[in-house]
Amino acid sequence: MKICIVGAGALGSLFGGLLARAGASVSLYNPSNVAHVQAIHSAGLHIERDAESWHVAVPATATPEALAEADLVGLFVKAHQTARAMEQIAPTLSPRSWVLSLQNGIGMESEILRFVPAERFLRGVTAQGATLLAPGRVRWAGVGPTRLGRWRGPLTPEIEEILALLRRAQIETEYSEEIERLLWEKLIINCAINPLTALFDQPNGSIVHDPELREIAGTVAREVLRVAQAHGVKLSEAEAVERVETVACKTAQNISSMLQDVRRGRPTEIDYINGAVVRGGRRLGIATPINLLLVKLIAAGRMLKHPATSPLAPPLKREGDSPSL
Ligand code: KPL
Repeated sequence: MKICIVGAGALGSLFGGLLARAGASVSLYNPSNVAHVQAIHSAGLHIERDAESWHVAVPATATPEALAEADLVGLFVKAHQTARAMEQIAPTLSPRSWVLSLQNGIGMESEILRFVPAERFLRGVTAQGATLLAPGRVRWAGVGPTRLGRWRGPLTPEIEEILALLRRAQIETEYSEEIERLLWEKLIINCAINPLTALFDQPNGSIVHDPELREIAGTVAREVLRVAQAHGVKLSEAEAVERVETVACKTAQNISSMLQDVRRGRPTEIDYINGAVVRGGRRLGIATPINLLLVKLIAAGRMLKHPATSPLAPPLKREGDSPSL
């Protein structure tokens, strides 16, 4: 099976590297980090975990024309880069290709489904953690389950083969019939941790160590839960808050992906995280004022820091005006 990892940053490179280490035919694609691609091209990919390290020879490219047809595309780009990435890799897709998205957030699926039939689309969440240490060097920062399911249709032998491949690569993987529920459960965590750590420039642990942030995170989690319940989530309020706090404790030293984006002056995934909750709440008639406020605060922060260089940041609009919400 030929695998193409699209968006080979930290997590994508980790997945691609582990699959290649297990003998799979993998190529990495990252058009926005040319230094990383060049380092892998000339000296291979280095994966480090605690005292262990592995060196994996794996082809890497920054140009989509260099990609061959893939049986499985692993999509790891940021949520807002999905449409562009799918357009770029469209020529590598055949009617038999599978696309697996383990991206954060909710809402980019419609962009993927413009290019892939729902029957060939796998969506999932992962608790694996990875950090890009330097070009060509990735730290395997956390080990946890990956859960994925088919967007439409039952489990098939072909999907079993993909699951076996991931497991052979030491990526603990489970199949789920309830992928929408899993996406919303993960969304509760991202909605509570990502924007607060990004706004206050704090590591994830601040969500439990600072009493004010802890209270706000709890309020966010409870608000998201009301929308998530309509998508199959069965957690109680206390369980939802506990999940957020457990992840914040376990990843206390981590810099959330949203804070990393803010620090680098890049657009964030806020529209696909808290923004997805605001959109979902509007559809269901559930008020989500705290999540809307977080979306606006992140957008305002970006506008204030990068007034001239942020064409992607939408101007602040009155509620109801924004097409993205
Ligand atoms: O998924 C994450 C992220 O940073 O996007 C968490 C779970 C918050 C870990 O940092």
